[in-house]
Amino acid sequence: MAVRIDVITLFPEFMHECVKFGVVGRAVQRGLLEVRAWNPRDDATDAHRSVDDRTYGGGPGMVMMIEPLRSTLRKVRQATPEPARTIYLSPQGTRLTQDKVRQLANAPRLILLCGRYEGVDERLLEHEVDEELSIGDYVLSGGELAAAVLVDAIGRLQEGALNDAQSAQQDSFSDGLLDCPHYTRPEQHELGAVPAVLMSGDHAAIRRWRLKQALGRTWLRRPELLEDSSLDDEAKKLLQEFQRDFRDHP
Ligand code: 4G1
Repeated sequence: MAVRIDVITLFPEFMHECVKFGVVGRAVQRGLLEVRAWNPRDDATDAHRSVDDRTYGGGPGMVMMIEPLRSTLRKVRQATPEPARTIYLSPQGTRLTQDKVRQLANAPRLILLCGRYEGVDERLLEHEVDEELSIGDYVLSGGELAAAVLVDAIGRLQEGALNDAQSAQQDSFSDGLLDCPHYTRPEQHELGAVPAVLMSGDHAAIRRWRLKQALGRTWLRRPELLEDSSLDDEAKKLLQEFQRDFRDHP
């Protein structure tokens, strides 16, 4: 099912640019993903078309004002009949995960609100926003890149946006684990040879090798990911093999 995403941003062209390329660009072309961007400056009412003002309590920095955003939200919500979940991209939000992406990808419609300056007047967030999501713990100059991350992650999941090989890979063990290493031509290179098993044509052995590498790399680099994944017997055995190989040849 297709998804429509309305993004409220002071830089609408940025969002339009972000969905022009690759898998997501194709999802848009095929009508599986529709992205609209709305500029709250168009709904500002004063002569200067102000969207931000000084922060109460003093100090540096500006805050996005309630009224232009509320007018934009009203306009966006009126643009289609179906109800939309409104998400504020914010460093105060819960961390975006692939589980969350999968959940949101099933909604028919989303509204994403991007902050600039010091962010948005808290009263608008309390009354008009359903959920706050963060893409990570670092400082950005605006929520647009975070919105673009979410749009990309949702867009690539829209049916038909991936080719067969890509969707097959999605359902395989790779779920919840880091990826295995990948190789392409040439087989022999000054920088090394491709692991022999990948050249063997033994598809079962290749699948096991890839799963073992994915498990091993997850254990080495992101062990916390293994804590919330329940490994089946085969995966447990392959991880133990990897750990033994690693201890013998560190
Ligand atoms: C305090 C990072 C402020 C940033 C603490 C991830 C960051 C939106 C995100 C900031 C933003 C930390 C995000 C900060 C984001 C208002 C305008 C908020 C931009 C803004 C760790 C600036 N995921 N940041 N404040 O970056 O929007 O979604």
